[in-house]
Amino acid sequence: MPQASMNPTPYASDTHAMLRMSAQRDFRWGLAATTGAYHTLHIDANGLATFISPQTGRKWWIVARPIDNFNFDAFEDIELLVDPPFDVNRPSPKKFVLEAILLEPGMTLIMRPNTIHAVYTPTSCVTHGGHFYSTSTMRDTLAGMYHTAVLHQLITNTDHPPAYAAIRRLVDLFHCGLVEGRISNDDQARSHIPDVGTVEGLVDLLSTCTITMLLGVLDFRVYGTEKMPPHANRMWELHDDTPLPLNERLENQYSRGQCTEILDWANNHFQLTISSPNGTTADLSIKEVQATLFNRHLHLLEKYKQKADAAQFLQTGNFTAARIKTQLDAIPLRSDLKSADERLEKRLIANQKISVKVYNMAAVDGRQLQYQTMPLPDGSDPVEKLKLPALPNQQAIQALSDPDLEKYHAAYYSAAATKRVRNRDDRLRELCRAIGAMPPAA
Ligand SMILES: O=C(O)CCC(=O)C(=O)O
Repeated sequence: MPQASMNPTPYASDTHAMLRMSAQRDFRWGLAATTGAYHTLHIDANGLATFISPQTGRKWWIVARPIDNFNFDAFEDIELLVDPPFDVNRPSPKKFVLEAILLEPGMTLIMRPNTIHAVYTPTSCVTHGGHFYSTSTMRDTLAGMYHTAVLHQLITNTDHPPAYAAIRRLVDLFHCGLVEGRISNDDQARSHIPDVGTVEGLVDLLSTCTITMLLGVLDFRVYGTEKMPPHANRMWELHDDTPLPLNERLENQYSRGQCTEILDWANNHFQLTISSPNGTTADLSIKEVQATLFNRHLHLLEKYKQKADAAQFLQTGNFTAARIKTQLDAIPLRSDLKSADERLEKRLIANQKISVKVYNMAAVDGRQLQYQTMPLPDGSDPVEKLKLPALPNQQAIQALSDPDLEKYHAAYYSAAATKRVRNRDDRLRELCRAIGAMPPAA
């Protein structure tokens, strides 16, 4: 049965709150442009698809399509925009064909994500439009996110942070439909859940999961701005204290967990058989496919950034190769871990470490509120396992004997790392970094 609409009414205050306070403005907008307005070539941010519908006036919408007809794989290439460096006014004819469409009232253009386009307004024009994600183009979304993360202001316009919440909601929908089995076949939402029995559906699912795993890396807010005060930069480097709000970090974690369950579900229900031209076949589990794909993506992102730096693209904000690496290394779900149990175990330890760190950071010097004990990499307690003194506050850290400091350092890092760091102050500083304690004054 069709449901009643969610339109605002004079009675339902929560509908107003939902519409007004949600990210609606990022996803549905009106745009007024005067005659002669011109937007140079760009990709819409956050891997979003776009629709646009003139209400009055006209717009020339100029899109670049791959030279190889409609082979959109070319738009995923990490060399596409860096070799040669993309010129927003004159794209290389070796890579792109430009086509223009004149949009008039009564028409709606729907544009897939990761489409390079420019817009010229020949007569003053008011348009309604919006952005959205579509399950069937999540692969383009992933590629668009890569381009806009690495090249940022050079290739995109407005960043829409609420887009990340939309990705998380999509994962929730997939989880509800696939793992929980709560979306029936006659529900309209069903067609937005990937059909994992087809290669296209599997690609949609794996792309969405890869995006979700990488949210903490691709979200530009994580890196802060050049205007961040020095102490904020120090906290970022020492404690992974990024400007991303804590609730969003936890939500990202939750979505990553949902992705793990979805992939486990897919792994239990499907397998991929690959046939070679000589007639031999090989069976691959969904987990193997995902592990290979994910590792490749981790590598690709680093490589893309290195290429952009080598091509001397202007570096924006704190989005440096070193910080991307830090973020990539912090992904608790590295797919090179062998079993689901091992992954889960690692993730639990990683989560526990994050919460101890956040707690200790809030405890400042541990005088009002004592530090909690940071577990060792295998999850055990250093006080029990290694008979080391507890470290409830700064005073206890400073009072550590040299041998105990050495043991602590080696336990959180490695014996080899401890050998390299000989100076007591450096060891203390790294110990503070490991447990989330306030770093000693430089
Ligand atoms: O209408 C315009 O001038 C530009 C709109 C645009 O490029 C976009 O929405 O991505």
